[in-house]
Amino acid sequence: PQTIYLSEYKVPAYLVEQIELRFELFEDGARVHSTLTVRRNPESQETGKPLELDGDSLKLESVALNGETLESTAYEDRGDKLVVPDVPEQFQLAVVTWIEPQNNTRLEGLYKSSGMFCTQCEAEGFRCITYYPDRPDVMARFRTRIEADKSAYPVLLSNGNPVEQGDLDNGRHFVTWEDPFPKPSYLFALVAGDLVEKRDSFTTCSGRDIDLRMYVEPRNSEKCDFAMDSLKRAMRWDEEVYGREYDLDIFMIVAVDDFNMGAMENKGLNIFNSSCVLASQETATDAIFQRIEAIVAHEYFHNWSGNRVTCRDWFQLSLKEGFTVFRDAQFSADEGSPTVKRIEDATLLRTAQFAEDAGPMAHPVRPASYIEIGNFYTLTIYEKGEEVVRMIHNLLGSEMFRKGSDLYFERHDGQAVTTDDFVKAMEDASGRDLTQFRLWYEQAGTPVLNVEDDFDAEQGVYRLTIRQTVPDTPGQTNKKPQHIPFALGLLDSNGDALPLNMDAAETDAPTERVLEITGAEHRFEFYGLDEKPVPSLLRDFSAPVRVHYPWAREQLLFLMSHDPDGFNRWDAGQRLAIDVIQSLIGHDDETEIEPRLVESYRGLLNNDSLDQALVAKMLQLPSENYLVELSEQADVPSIHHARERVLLHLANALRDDLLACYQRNNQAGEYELTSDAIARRSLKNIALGWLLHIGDEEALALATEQFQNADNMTDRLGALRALVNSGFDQERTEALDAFYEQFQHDPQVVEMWFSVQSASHKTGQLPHIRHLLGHEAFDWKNPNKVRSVVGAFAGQNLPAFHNPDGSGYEFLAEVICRLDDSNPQIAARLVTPLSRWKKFAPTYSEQMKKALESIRDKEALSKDVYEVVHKSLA
Ligand code: BAL
Ligand code: ZN
Repeated sequence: PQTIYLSEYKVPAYLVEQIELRFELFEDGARVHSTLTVRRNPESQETGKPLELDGDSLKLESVALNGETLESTAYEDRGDKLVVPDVPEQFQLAVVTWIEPQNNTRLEGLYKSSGMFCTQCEAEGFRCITYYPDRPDVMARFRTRIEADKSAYPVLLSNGNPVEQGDLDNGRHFVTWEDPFPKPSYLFALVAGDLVEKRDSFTTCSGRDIDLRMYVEPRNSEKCDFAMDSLKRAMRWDEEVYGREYDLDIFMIVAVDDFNMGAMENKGLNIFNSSCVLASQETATDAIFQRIEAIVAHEYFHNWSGNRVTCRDWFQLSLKEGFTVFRDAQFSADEGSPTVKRIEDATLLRTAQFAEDAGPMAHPVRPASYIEIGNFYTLTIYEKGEEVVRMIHNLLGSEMFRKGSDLYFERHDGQAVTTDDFVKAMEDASGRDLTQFRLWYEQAGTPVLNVEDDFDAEQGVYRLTIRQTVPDTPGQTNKKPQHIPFALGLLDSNGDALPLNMDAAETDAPTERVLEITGAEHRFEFYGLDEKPVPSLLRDFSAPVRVHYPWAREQLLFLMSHDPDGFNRWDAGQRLAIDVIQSLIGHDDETEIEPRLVESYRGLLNNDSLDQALVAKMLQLPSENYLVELSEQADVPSIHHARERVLLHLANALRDDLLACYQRNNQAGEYELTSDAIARRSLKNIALGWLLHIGDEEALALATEQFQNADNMTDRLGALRALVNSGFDQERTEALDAFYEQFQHDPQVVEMWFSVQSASHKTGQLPHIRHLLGHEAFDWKNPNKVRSVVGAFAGQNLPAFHNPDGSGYEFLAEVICRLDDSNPQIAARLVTPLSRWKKFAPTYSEQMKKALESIRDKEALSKDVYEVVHKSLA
């Protein structure tokens, strides 16, 4: 397969002003008539270049130039390209193709899901519909006519506004849609199905009434309210915080069951994976409600950061994704608990993105090359990209950042631009020089900050020395120091915040500062101190970096109870727990477990003055995945065993406190989605889980009662998960059976049922995983089902996946090879757990490598899987 390089970018040789599409949808296929109004691009140097249109899996029926059907000698159909050598300066090209949506298992382009037609065109799906210059810097006005059987497909949707509709012969009908905003082909969407419509409306800041519609299958009609409400809140928030008003008269959301991604921001017609939009109290957990709120907002926010201003090429993907994730994170923080949101985002980043950045697929936020762009919808592009925008926000301050964003939207409205254009707008609006900061977009790898301190008691001066290194990554060595905002506070022994006097004469200094680290080494001095302070480093996770500092356990315990920065309070607890767990790895079970850990957790369990959402987060031990990420040569059974020892020790020692915590938070009353109510359910279910883990009979009765009588899915699933992870075999089986019996007709709940089992080291052993693959509710064609069984097994059930006999790896390789033929995007995603093979102890890594080699040797490997496997083995 061919590698595409950013350095080889050329402006398009031809531009498309208008595309008229006519879809004839049938059960055995679809005929797509496409008429393009094309002109040569005056900015292109490639004069005389033939017209080249992208295509994939298309059956070409005819080509006409300016109304004249072309002989087949007048063009070349290369399969992936349609080449027309002899074209004038301006012309119309009409192309007719035949496609088979009903056989499209890749779920790219036009396909069928639960009997409805739907599309996914980002990044390169439009070329599976018709021949077209399928690149984001070609922006055209779309007019789309859809024709289909009226009784099977009463709802026909596309982007923009409906302008015409009517009946045709043979029980068919049509609707024509017109989108007034020029857009790239990746934002095209079409839906045809028998769907119910949920309507609402929103009045914008300028008084325009927007028609809001959700389209779902009839069985889901009661699961739309939360998404609709989230949409309205997001629309208002974007007006208030970013000054962005919606621009079309209609905004539509459609839910589909078979979808590779979470959702897609097609202009005016967002298409969602059902699991990211449908919810009710009885069927969705609090975490799912929060995810839906974030994703609905994310897709809506793309209307400006992505659609009105889009990417010039796919190397710029983080331009829209990093900025939009930052916007949705700000929204979620404003709607809930900002500290908890930050903890969740930093946890994901530190656990999974840091691992990506240290692995074979490491790439910059703006990659320099790719083989298959579908492999670059990564944590680095999204989550690290978000952190980069957040750092700009923190360096500029809210007011200047808003000026920068206003300038960016004004300057580039209707254009396809680069990450550099974004940074330039921020620079021009604020007057700040972000030249060095741009390295965040160019250099891969997580910067490491080594921090040392000393205290000169005589002078009353505290010194911090910070050294920066950026590790080598594939294809990048000897990197330059980056520009890192480093938020810091100092506490005295009473836990009071100290003023940060940075020169001897300074008075009235702030108690928190953002230090700007730009060189390989910096020394900072703080004056006027009576004693050595306790440092609170990288507050609120002010940069996506690793900080190494020789923490003493006393310091961490102190910060856990005194740091005014909620994030660092949590982080101190995590560091302490990690230190305790790591100190047990490789030691026998007689080794003492730090007694102060128990007391600090007891303090947390009984602390009702601290934000309970933060308490719930602080009670969660670091995950096995994070402990692996922090290891040099991970030995999963040892990590699992040490973590289990700490968990069991804490649960035994705190049994009464856990029970009291459960009772205190097990309040009857209306189900509410407030931050406090969510925190209470979370605390209650953590306590229940721990108690069942130690086989507590009283807790078993509570869990059974909660499982049977819960009025919401958070509590029902919390009880189920606690039972599944317990040693109560009979109750586990009964609960799993009863749960399936009750919810078997709800695919989203069945997915949870699968993943609870697959992720559990109690139930998720390989024979049971294979049994789940043969279950009546499992479907290889549905990505959610594959993720909920295979993804949960390989990604979360570390002890079973890393079985020393290698069976977990062989199984994953077998699944990847199977899926490679039907859905290469999903297959390539599943390679991730194997791609980290160098991280593990030799017994494991050798077998993981073998599994990768077996995938590499498969015949007709897709380029998606080819790229990940070959880079992993390099
Ligand atoms: N653009 C793909 C889905 C998303 O990030 O919103
Ligand atoms: Zn996005």
